[in-house]
Amino acid sequence: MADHAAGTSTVRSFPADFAWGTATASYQIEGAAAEGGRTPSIWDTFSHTPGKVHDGDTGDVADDHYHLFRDDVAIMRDLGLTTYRFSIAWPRITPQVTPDELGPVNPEGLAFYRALVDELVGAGITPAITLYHWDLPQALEDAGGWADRRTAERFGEYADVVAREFGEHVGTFITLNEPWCTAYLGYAAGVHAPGRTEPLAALRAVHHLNLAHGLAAQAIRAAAPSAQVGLTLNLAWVRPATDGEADVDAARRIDGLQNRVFLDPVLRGAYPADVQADTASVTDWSFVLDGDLAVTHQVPDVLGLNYYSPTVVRRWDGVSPRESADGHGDGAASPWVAADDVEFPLQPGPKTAMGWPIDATGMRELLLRLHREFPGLELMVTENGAAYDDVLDADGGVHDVERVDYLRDHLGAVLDAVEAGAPVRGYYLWSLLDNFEWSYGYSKRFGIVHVDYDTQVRTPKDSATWYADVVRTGQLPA
Ligand code: GCO
Repeated sequence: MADHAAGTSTVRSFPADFAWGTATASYQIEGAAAEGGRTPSIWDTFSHTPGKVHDGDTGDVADDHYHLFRDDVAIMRDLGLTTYRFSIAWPRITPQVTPDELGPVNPEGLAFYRALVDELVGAGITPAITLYHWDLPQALEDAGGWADRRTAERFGEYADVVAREFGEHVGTFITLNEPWCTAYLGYAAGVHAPGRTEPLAALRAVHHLNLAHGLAAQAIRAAAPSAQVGLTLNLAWVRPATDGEADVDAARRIDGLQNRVFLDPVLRGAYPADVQADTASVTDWSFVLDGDLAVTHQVPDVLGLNYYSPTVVRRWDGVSPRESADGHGDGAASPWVAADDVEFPLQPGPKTAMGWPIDATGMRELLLRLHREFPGLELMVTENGAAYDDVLDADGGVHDVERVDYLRDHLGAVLDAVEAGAPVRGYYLWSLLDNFEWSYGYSKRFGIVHVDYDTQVRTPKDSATWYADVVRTGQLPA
């Protein structure tokens, strides 16, 4: 920590081999939704459904990264990044996939990502590929989507195609991004694609996503033995509002639904018994077939943590207005399956433009928890960042002081964990560019580079300059 006692502030240093990147996702930045042989994903369908996305925004054009990727790689090179995490759109790779057949590989889809990988490697930036960042081919959803086991089976085959094509140049293949969002926001709360509100489908999706990770990990290790296998989870730092028994139990339940129902099958080879008991009113979990847990139990070479904001819970009395600081309470349904008596009390203190409380403590606590519970497991921060209502100033710049403060606090928390012994290997800032923020559309800006969506002009914000200095020096200014 900075030593202010002596009136001097000591600069803190990251490990010399610490990886410095930014993260994006295909549907959020690419555009070209109907180009290059791509077929619709569930997010094309969802965003084109009236009322689902802010202001009717869609990913049809987004940041037009499909056509501007060379310019974007040049920005990353100028920032001095050593790595870049992006996702591959499955509907570009096997656009004719059906529930029972992967279908032919689309050469135009491979060609786009090959050009992107070549551009990155040429700029000295190691690619990290996320295989699934939510843009499921619509044809699979038409047959049940992640609630249907066949989707996991096709995903393992898709992973094999990508690993064979890109394995020699890619450092890490991340199988899934945030299965919690896919399962619960997509199939229980209905605020993400495919927009379903079916608790049983959500829990089936939880399992089939864990199965998909296992199948993909096996495929990647067979096809690209030199690459690392990763998994990205948006784990929650869950605290009870009080130390009362009901609130502590509410925290246990949310920790189970958001954290342990993914960590345990993948890292321990078993589902948490308390979560299965908590959800017995919805399912007996008989969709977990013999042998499945041996498949889900594929420990990643590196576990990715996405962290943005803390989580506080308490037992809801069922009478007073239910508080939902997690931002999901205003929908018709809750993402929290079988936890209707839990609420998320609004928190005091500073918040980002998403309304998310700001507390970097959770970043440190989650990294230390993972290190404590899974010793030897390599860790990576695969997303961290903040949305603010950025504007282009009269001087042509974007002076995003709040985002710099957020990044400084959260990188400080990462360094606290590193100094305490947690094997954190790198940090991917979310995000390189302002982009399509799912149901918020383009109303929320997370980028360190401003995008004018009318002209597609990119303008690095002050946070980009600040981050480039941290990357260049490996030091965190006080
Ligand atoms: C997520 C997704 C990103 C989001 C970002 C801000 O973590 O939800 O990976 O696609 O855009 O996190 O919400």
